[in-house]
Amino acid sequence: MADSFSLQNVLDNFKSCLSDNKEVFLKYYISGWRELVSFMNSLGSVFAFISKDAVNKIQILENFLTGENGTHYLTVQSMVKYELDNELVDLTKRGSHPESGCRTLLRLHRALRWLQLFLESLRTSTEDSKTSVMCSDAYNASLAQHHPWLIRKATGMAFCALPGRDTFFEVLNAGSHQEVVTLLGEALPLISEVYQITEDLYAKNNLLELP
Ligand code: 1PX
Repeated sequence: MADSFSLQNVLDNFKSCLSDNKEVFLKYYISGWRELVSFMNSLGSVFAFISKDAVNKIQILENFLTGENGTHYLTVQSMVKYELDNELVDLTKRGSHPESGCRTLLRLHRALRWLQLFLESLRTSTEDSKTSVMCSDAYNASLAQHHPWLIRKATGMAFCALPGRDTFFEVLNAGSHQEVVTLLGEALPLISEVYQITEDLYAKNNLLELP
């Protein structure tokens, strides 16, 4: 992980995520998220409850990857196969595998959809667009459907603490507004591809509603 956040680092990680045959490397998926979380931390302590949950999930996946069965966790594809073949996933209700790699990654996968929507609206935003509105629109169209009322409320309040569009562009640390927009244009197809590959894999294996 780099010392300070830059959008370029996020882009680089999602670029490295895809293997030649379009498998998703867990290592870079995790690093991409770590970058994003460190960015979110820099925005202030109102985001701490979100970052705590994200870090917790990143750590669960990292522990699998560095653990004794780590070779099965090289890619999302190999993880899904390994956990399903060995009955390591609670499929319908929480039981003996409450923290499987599959269900943990699904939470981040849903958050990646939020990120995709948010970055796309940031990319196409105009001077009077509000980051808090873009953020909550993206949230309502994605993650919110999976969150109970209390989390939705707390999240909505955190969004109000987001810096305005100009400051936001600055903290992305990727040059001028125009340069940020260009970089977002490069990053989004990569993020979308990683999202879509994971989505298709989960759909094919009936894993999209894991408890
Ligand atoms: C380049 C600009 C980037 C901005 C980066 C922001 C990074 C955001 C990272 C958010 C990761 C959130 C993971 C949430 C996973 C989740 O849905 N967890 C819930 C379910 O887990 P469970 O184990 O119980 O089934 C959990 O209940 C969540 C609790 C915390 C609230 C999560 C709210 C997520 C909002 C996402 C938007 C973040 C806005 C950041 C503003 C920049």
